[in-house]
Amino acid sequence: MHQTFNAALEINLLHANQAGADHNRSHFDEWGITCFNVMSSPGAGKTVLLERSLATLGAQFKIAVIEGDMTTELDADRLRQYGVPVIAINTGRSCHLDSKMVAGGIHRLAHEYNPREFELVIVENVGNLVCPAEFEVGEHAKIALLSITEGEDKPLKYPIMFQAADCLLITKMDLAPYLEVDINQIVANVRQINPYVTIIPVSAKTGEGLETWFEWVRRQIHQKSEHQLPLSISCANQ
Ligand SMILES: Nc1nc2c(ncn2[C@@H]2O[C@H](COP(=O)(O)OP(=O)(O)OP(=O)(O)O)[C@@H](O)[C@H]2O)c(=O)[nH]1
Ligand SMILES: [Zn+2]
Ligand SMILES: [Zn+2]
Repeated sequence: MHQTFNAALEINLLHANQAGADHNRSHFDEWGITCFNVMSSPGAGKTVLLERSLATLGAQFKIAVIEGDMTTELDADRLRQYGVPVIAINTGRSCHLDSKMVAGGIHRLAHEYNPREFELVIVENVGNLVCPAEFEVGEHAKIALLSITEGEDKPLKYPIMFQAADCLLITKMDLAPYLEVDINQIVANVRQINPYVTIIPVSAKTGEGLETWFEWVRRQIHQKSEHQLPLSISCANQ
């Protein structure tokens, strides 16, 4: 009985979340914004990657960040130094952002700025390899990071994140000489879960792979603007 109740509750939660995610995506589509959901275990390098990305892509695109953290604004403060709007969302006890929390961020963005000026919104999710992948927030692409310090087996042990990812960044490549880690095995394990995902090995420290990542981002933004449909949605919370 207990198990049935829990399963039903989870389905309802995910269903409600999906409706909220669709609502958020309608906003992004109406405003001509591409949205990424950046996810990984704690400390895989999401914020450093965003710092490097803002430093380069910030000159080319108008970018805003929605920054999810359980209790602090430490990451948000790091990214504010790049002169882009950073909307911080504290999740409290929750280990992931849900679509309702991100809706709050989107409505703040729309209230404080002209959202049509933006081309890219990057959501940095809470560091957690499991739950963020289950809760869509209205993104057009899911970016997963796996640092080489985490071990080759993680794609097999935590498949949901790797199944959901559109792009996987294997991070901290500069540490490879100091670890007994087989990058080819990481790639093979990811491919077993998700044969078509784009995989880019990077190091935010040396810059390895970053240009390939920037190119992938540019392509997503350009593809989105080519397929733009005129939309008009109504929203009570705006
Ligand atoms: N050697 C090396 N260290 C890195 C690299 N990228 C990030 N780090 C380090 O890894 C640690 C965590 O990086 P963050 O960017 O804060 O990781 P995060 O995923 O944003 O962490 P949470 O938001 O807490 O989940 C920091 O000490 C970074 O300096 C890299 O490419 N090479
Ligand atoms: Zn971070
Ligand atoms: Zn809305």
